[in-house]
Amino acid sequence: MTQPGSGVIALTHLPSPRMQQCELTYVSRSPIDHELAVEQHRAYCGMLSRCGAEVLVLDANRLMPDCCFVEDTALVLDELAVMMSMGAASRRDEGPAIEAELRKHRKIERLTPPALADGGDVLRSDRELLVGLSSRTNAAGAAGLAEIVQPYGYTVTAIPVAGRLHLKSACTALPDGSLLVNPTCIDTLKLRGHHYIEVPAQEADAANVLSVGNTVCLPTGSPRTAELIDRLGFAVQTVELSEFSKAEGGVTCLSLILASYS
Ligand code: CIR
Repeated sequence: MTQPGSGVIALTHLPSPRMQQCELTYVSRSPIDHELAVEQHRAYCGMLSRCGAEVLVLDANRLMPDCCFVEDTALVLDELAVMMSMGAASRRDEGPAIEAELRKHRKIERLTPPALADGGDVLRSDRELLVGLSSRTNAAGAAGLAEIVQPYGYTVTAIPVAGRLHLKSACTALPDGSLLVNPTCIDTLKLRGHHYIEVPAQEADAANVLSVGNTVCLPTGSPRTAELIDRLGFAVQTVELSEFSKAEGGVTCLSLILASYS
């Protein structure tokens, strides 16, 4: 686990009372219990604290249905934060409040339409950014991002995503940099040069995990994946996220992780 005081900050946002009106793409609408969502969010923040992160909880965008999914608003790298140009127009007003917070920690750059990209589509792997081309992120978004990050020594690899909202719905990184993948959504040939592990077919959505330090966080309900990660030697933390999955969100999308950087 990352030790307390390790300098890792997790930026989060409380779920909106209007969460029921969230954007949905591949998931059918079903009733969301806001009180339960708030409770699950508290447990999520507790999990991040146990991983050693300092957890910041914002409540600035509470009337915006998708405000808890802060991951999509920005890409945070060691040297800078890029404010995204989100694919869903209904979500673009979420940015300013998040930017105000990020500005305290990072230099800010910005992506603007017609370049579109959601943070959930960007997976950092060392100095390479894997960028999902999805219903939210277009080729201009990937190219715009490449232009912004190239001076900092990052490259961009675009990867088409099918059947899930974002790249990170189907591919995330374990603490050692290897990738956990749902191979039904992305062409694994695009992952050339990366070591990757496929999630058990019955637990396709467990490819969305959040690594904080040496701990891997994932939602409850994917015991095979939890066991697989445990066997690889990583600490595992689980949390119930039923209300967020009804809003098409997972464990990564509820936070922006700012690693310590000096
Ligand atoms: C949306 O459709 O934008 C939200 N309802 C869910 C966003 C989830 N974000 C993520 O996985 N990075």
